[in-house]
Amino acid sequence: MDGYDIIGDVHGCATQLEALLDKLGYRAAAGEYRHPSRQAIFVGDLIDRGDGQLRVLEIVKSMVEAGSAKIVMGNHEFNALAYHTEWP
Ligand SMILES: [Mn+2]
Repeated sequence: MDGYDIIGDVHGCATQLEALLDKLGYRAAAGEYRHPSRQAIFVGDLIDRGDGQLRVLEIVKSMVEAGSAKIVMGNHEFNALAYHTEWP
């Protein structure tokens, strides 16, 4: 492993995320973006604002499952979970 690419605040911008991953040298193979020697660290706020939220989640989830990314929850994910969690 050569190092990490720290990516924050994607905010549903799937097209821009794919362009960024491509620019950083990640390539989509079998539906998953991988880098030959680097790992992406997503530091929160994948959701809200942009119109590609589900696509962003699909991209990042597949990368995490393939071992080519790690993820930290952002305040927007925390708020979404809290919003959908029933208060007793
Ligand atoms: Mn943010």
